Amino acid sequence: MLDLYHAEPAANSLKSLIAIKEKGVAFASHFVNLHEFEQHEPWFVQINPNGQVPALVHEGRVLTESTVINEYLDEAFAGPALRPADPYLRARMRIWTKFVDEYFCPALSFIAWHHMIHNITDKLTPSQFEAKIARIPLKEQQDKWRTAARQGYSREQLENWGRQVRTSIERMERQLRETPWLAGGEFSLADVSCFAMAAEMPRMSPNLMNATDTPRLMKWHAAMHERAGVQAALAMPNPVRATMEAGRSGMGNTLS
Ligand SMILES: N[C@@H](CCC(=O)N[C@@H](CS)C(=O)NCC(=O)O)C(=O)O
Repeated sequence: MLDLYHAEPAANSLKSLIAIKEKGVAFASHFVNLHEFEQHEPWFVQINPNGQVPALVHEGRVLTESTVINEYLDEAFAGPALRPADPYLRARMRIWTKFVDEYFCPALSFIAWHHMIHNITDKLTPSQFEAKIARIPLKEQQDKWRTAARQGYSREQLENWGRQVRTSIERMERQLRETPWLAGGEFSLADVSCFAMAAEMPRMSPNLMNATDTPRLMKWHAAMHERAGVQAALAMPNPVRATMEAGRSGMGNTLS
């Protein structure tokens, strides 16, 4: 038995959905609605004490952290290899997945929260909002929710995260001048991690990712879209699409 708890096919949830679909492993999908704060409900916090998705449960044993989940899926199940066999290239792959977790994803995430949170929280009264915040297990996440919902982030902060996203895009484009995939000659979890963050970029921020400035990245993006596993992951149900779209236009402005 394999269970994946995930949100809509975006960011860290998309990262593990692509890996599991690329691997071709059968699993039970459990949608956790972040827009309804389901990730902080006691039943889910029992699975992941951090109150975040994705979480994988394999034969009753829980794993969290999308990058770790993806390596585990590749290691524990048969199917196409998602990591280079060569130790050097495998290490290069991990430099990319670490970079996404420590730099690219956090920058993008703060910008997304800033622009999307009101679509989620404005329906709540102040006391309902505080009750939701009180259930968040991580103090850092409590602060992130509260600041984004109340005063929003400062222009300097948003500009800095925007710069980090641009730096991430440029770094990927540079690598793709050298190799067709991010960790070398083969598709790997490096591509999965980066794509999970950049999937919407050409549409959301065409001035950041386009055929003139980032031609290799656009070619790579198209090649990712051709993969059956990526298509299957992106086709997973998305009941919060309308709210996401409403926030994405604001994100596009910050990333312009
Ligand atoms: N380092 C974790 C981060 C997980 C994470 O930030 N998940 C987000 C969705 S992309 C989440 O659950 N956010 C809701 C919340 O923190 O309340 C991972 O890679 O799995």
